[in-house]
Amino acid sequence: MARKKIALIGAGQIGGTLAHLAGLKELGDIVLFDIAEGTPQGKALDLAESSPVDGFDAAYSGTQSYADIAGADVIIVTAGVPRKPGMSRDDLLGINLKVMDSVGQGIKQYAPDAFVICITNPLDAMVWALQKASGLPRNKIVGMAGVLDSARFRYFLAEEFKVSVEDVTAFVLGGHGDDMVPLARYSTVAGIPLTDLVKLGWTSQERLDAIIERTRKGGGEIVNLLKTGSAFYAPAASAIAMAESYLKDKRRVLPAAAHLTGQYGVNDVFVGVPIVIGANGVERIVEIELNEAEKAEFAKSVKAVEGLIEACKGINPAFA
Ligand code: A3D
Repeated sequence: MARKKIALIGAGQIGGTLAHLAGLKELGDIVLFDIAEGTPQGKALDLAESSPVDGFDAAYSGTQSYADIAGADVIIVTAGVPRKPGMSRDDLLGINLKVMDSVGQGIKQYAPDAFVICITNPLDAMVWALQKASGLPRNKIVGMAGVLDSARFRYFLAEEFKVSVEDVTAFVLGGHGDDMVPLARYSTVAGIPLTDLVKLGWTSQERLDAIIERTRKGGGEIVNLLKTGSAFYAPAASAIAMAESYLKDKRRVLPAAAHLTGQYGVNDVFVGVPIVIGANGVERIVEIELNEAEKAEFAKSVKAVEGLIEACKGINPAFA
């Protein structure tokens, strides 16, 4: 059986880490695409040279040509720029919207059958734009944010309870940003909801609230420490978990920005919800009961995403 093909659009901090993890897990052969000449070629060669040491087989290549992504099974998109001091959100939106336009055209022409995972920020609006530009079926394109946000939540909870991260599950809904909705009553330690653990005295409501707040601001915490960029190890690990679920038809239940067509009362918006990822891409969108407070928080988060989508339409009417 021929190896799967994984194309990484953007070979920066996350792109390089994705390429490393995909190789170590032997998910397939890897093509790194970037407009920065030499960067994808250099990273591809460096990674290939690590393969004899770590004992994995994967062919690596770097390119500036979309023709080289032809036939890719999975594409992970990190192309774009992060926000720099003095830049407004609209500036960032305008630049990355253009990037999504060109990436979308490349995918449309050369790899229309791929399962595409977008990571570029502002996430929920960029995956929406990438779908429009690529014309991909809605079940074949998702945004990565929820796996990362819930991984942060799980890590902080495991630290708080002094238990293995493996036994902590966490549930995060909504857009990627400060308005995301971490749901305590659907998050558990070995099946015991956090709300029960507070009653059992494992932690206090105040400490749990602080952990939820830290989760919401998790991206900013890393930016403040790094100063020159944003998180890349955990974002890459999260997208690889999604890619693996698709490539191996694992049908994992993962939170991701998926295209909603009426679920949760939301239409034509990509926003974070639990989904099943299998060989057919998004195989199911899981709709859970929300209480009034959770509904209000989710609605606020969706409104923020809708605002960004409207801004995209304003910048480039072709997306309207
Ligand atoms: P960075 O290291 O700057 O890499 C981005 C790469 O994109 C660079 O190598 C650029 O040369 C390349 N690039 C720019 N324009 C194009 C283009 N038109 N075509 C192809 N390549 C291009 O950034 P990074 O890897 O740290 O982050 C990438 C993106 O992910 C940013 O938008 C971040 O904001 C975003 N991000 C999202 C999350 C989520 O959870 C959603 C987390 C962390 C970062």
